Amino acid sequence: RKPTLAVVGATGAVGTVMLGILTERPDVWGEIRLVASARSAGKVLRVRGEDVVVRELTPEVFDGVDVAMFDVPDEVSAVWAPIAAERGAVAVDNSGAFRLDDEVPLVVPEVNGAAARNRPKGIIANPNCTTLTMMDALGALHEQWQLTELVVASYQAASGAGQPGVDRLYDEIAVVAGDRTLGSAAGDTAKVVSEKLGDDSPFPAHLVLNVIPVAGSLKDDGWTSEELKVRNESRKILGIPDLKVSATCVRVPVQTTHSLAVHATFARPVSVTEATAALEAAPSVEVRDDLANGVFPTPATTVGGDPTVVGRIRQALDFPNTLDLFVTGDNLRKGAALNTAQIAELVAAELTA
Ligand code: 2RA
Repeated sequence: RKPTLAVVGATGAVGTVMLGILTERPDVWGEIRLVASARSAGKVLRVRGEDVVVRELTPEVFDGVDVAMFDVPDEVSAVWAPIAAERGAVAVDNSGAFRLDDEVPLVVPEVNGAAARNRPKGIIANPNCTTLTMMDALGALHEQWQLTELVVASYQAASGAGQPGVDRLYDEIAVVAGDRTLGSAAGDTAKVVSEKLGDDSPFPAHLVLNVIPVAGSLKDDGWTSEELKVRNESRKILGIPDLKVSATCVRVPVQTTHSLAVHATFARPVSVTEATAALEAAPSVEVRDDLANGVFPTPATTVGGDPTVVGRIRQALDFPNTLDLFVTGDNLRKGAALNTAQIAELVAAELTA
């Protein structure tokens, strides 16, 4: 019997990409049950070429389910992933609710896939999209040269804040389009955006014609939740509890695909040629790095694809054993839905072995 899958949060930004991914990937699933809040129940969505009616999130919806994916806010996962697990499903959760729980593995299949088997709570966590953007590339480098320090600046897309983030970015673009004076005086764009759209935005400043050095919520000592996730999740996934990490997370006016400028220090000397070969050999990584011929990764060329794309690989001039590189990854695919689907497939393979 092929396992039964439930997709909880099927109507959200990640859920929508998930349905496309489940349609494209090798079909390991028997029934696919789509689940959402009462508000979305009854909608009809397409997956694997078939219409499926969305069911309401209730305890009973998990009866007979082998694997339940969750793409919902932290507080919803915190309540419902354990209910799914109690009813016998393995929950694969893409929220932040369980990622740092010692009894919940945090999994990137290319890096620590074996960890998915040890799940005392019946829950496996999927990392945050910002961390995920660089994990398979850094995992490949760490395996050979042992990562010791990581300094990161992110350039995060609007869709990291879900469909409301994407809608806000396009609404802002629409209200500033045509006025070529905007951006030349402090506050001019903010004024137009606020007058025409109001200030109810998923972002703490206008995103159009701007970059915002804040992603996530404010935590202790001036750090944001995103910056702490990069630190804590990288340590857990790579299995380096004392990894030195410092991150600055920035929102940029890109629809989808996060980018990261990475400054990575290793225990052993590593050359650009060796690092490039290791990245090229990593199955989920693609190297695009030929600056003289205009070849480098951008969100616009990475979006919609599965690989993590790496370029601008340089030996840091003043830091021994250190590489600088630029990494891009589709935050809704490998950053969220694809990695969740891969984890679910590992569990499916285990259940049918
Ligand atoms: C963001 N990383 O980009 C978050 C989404 N999980 O906002």
